[in-house]
Amino acid sequence: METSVLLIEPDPTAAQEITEILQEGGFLPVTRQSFEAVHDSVTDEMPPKAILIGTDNVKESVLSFISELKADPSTQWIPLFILSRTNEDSFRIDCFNAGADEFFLKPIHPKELLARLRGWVNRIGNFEESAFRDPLTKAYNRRYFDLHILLELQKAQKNDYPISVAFIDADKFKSINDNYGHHVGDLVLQGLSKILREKTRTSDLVARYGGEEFVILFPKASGDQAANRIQTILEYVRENPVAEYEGQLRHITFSCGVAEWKPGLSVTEWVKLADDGVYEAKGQGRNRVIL
Ligand code: GH3
Ligand code: MG
Ligand code: MG
Ligand code: MG
Repeated sequence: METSVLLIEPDPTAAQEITEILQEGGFLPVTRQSFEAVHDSVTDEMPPKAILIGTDNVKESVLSFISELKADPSTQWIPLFILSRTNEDSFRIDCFNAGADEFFLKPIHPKELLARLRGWVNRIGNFEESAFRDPLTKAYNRRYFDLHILLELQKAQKNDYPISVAFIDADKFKSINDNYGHHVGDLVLQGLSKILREKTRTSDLVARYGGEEFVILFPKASGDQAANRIQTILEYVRENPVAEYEGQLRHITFSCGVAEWKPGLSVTEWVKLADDGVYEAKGQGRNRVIL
């Protein structure tokens, strides 16, 4: 998949030139002429891997835009490049103080721009991988989930669409460890995680909440819709082995609670409703989804 980068460049000639450099370097540039309407494309489901800001004048608006991006938890990790015609020490320093990561003087040296861009994108990618992914299951971790559930809820409120969360707990998982060893338990968790990620949409967020517990965030889904989608996954999991070890297939089931966010609920209260559903599902005999 191509790496998308956002280019904000008011000068059309410069925009064309930099776009070509980026494309030749294997990037997918998205170009905007001004800061307006940029915010949504930055906090989208697929935020750009870097932001390049072309500026010919010393402008307060550039500095405040940098500060804004660097203050927002959903955008602060995105590498920020300033491409400027102004070789003024004070402007350059102000940009770095505001949070810029690189400052290039125009005309840009194409190879240097691409080399630095690749370096940043790789480093941030590796950093995000280790900070936000669970190494065993490759699902997002609790930290990422806690951050994003808040951001996704804010987006849902702002755009007035429903959002639901599912809490999943593997059934009798301890007995898998006890009967076949922790290694097989690990394989089962990996297999379950893979199925959850493959059977959900890219806009859904699958995270490992703790030991044998996963959470899934379903933006744009009512409780009913989310419960139906989990039910389909549960049916798949019932019928298909989640792991194989030394020729032996391992099956599992899970219990799940689903809750749609309702006005007045805090994130903690909302997640707790889904967690309560798990307890209810366990009480009713496991292997089911409770809305
Ligand atoms: P229930 O149906 O009531 O949820 O029963 P359970 O056995 O799944 O629940 P319990 O909480 O008793 O046991 C969870 C087990 O998950 C205990 C713990 O050792 C195991 N576990 C947690 N994390 C890991 C892990 O990373 N790998 C392995 N192999 N086991 C883990
Ligand atoms: Mg548990
Ligand atoms: Mg338990
Ligand atoms: Mg369990």
